[in-house]
Amino acid sequence: MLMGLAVIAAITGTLFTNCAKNSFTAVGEELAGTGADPLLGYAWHINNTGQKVFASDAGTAGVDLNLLQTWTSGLTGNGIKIVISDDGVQDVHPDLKDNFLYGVSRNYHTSGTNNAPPNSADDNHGTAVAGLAAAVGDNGVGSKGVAYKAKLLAYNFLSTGVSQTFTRMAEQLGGGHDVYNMSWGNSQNYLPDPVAAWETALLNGVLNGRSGKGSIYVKSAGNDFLVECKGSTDTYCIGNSNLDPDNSTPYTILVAALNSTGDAASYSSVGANVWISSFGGESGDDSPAMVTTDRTGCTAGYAQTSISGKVEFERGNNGNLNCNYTTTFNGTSSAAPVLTGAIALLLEANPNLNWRDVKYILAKTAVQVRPNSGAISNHPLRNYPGNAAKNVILPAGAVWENAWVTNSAGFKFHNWYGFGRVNVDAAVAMAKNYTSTFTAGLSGTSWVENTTRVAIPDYSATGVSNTVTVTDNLRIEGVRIRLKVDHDRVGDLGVELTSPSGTKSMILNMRNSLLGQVDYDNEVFLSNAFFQERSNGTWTIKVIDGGSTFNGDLVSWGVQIIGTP
Ligand SMILES: [Ca+2]
Ligand SMILES: [Ca+2]
Ligand SMILES: [Ca+2]
Repeated sequence: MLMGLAVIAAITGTLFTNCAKNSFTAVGEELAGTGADPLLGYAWHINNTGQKVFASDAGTAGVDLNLLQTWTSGLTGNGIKIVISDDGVQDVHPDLKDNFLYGVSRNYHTSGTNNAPPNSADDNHGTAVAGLAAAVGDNGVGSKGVAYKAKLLAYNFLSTGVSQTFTRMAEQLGGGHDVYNMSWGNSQNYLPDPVAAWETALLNGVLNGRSGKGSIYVKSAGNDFLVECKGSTDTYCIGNSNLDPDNSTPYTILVAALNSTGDAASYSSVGANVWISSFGGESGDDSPAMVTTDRTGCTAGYAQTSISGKVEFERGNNGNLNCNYTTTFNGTSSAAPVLTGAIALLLEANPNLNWRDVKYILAKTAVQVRPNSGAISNHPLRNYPGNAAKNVILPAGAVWENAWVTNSAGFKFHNWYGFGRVNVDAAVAMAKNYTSTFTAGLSGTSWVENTTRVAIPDYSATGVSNTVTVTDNLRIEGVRIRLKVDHDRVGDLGVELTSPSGTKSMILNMRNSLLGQVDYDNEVFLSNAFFQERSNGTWTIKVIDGGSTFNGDLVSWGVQIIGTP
């Protein structure tokens, strides 16, 4: 149990923000009350006009949530309850207070029994997250959350001094609220043990939340595109959102981040378990970050008189008189609450949507990101910055990452973007005239395994292939793969799964962040690439050893299909 607690403690250190502090231009006095939100023009994720915000580079006009029609139609998130599971939210913030919901928020500093919202030096992250989802609109101050009349609940699960026990981690998924925003996770350069209580609580939430329609769990994919390699303090590796075992169920919607030009944000974790892309921005210095609420005053939060950096706005200049707002917040920590707000709008448009309907509509209406980007052959660290001795050279002919794939059910998927960029107006239009096809209970097959041990050829693009045959014919919602590998550096291994329909999904990229990891001991990973395909037939695994020093065997592997008959 002690080991378990240590693992969870790692979550605290990994709020998914890449904060860099920076500058702004005049935005006007802060006048509480009604009227236009003075910072809304900087919210490029709401309406991207190519504005620079306070960065040096412009964004790309049109790359945004596509939600203006939805707002014009009167949808605001009214009646929807959003849980901000984070380090706390400043409830009295002038651009949050009218949406804050007392009585059901949780202050874990007092064992969860005190509903007074947390408001301490630890609230920086959660306060910024909350504003992106549901900052108050048309009140004459600040910006506007995506769901600007939704209600906010704050749980300060990640506040310094709060113990992140497995019990609390699972417990906070309960309560039956509408959308839960989790801008946090484990570092993606080691393999913690999965938390059984977490999966149980998620399942309970999707079965019983929202009067049986299922609570919606939104979780950041992570900011570990580049991360310290396991077991190394001086070398960077490429992480993967599948290396966090809390992300291997279909019950969360895992969200990646885009920047204001519509590309994958530089930090955004990638993986076959990503569902969709939202907006997270970059540093706010060279390329725009996000405009959102900041703990009030110039001695608290991210925006403070004393901070350094290029962005004057962050020091209380250019109209940010009381340092109540920031324009340097970013990360998949931002992408998650932006999506959470979008989902609140969807649920308001059609309150009958169940959790699987929401996932389906998001996937069906998403906009393909960089549709012409091809497969990637060279490792991103082929030319390791400043140290040629660390260049990562893959075996000749190898593919490191697949291009967009169109599966046999017609869904387009990419490990970097999931099904693509969230498209609110299209999703709302679909939600309004929608008949659910997800009425049957979700079921899962038992594990179908191949236990024949096979050698993995060393440093060869050919690799080794192996198959299993699934007889159950389900309409797929998610596929889990389980690996047992005997190898002294499993981070060298690329793992690709091919469905009976021929759809390929790169489960693990070669030469990833598990540099110092020995063996896979039945670790489980998730792929969304096969969504809505049929499950019966032959599934093929291909394992390629992309490093030349260590050898090993695929001991056994299997798949589990989650879906409906
Ligand atoms: Ca406002
Ligand atoms: Ca501040
Ligand atoms: Ca090797």
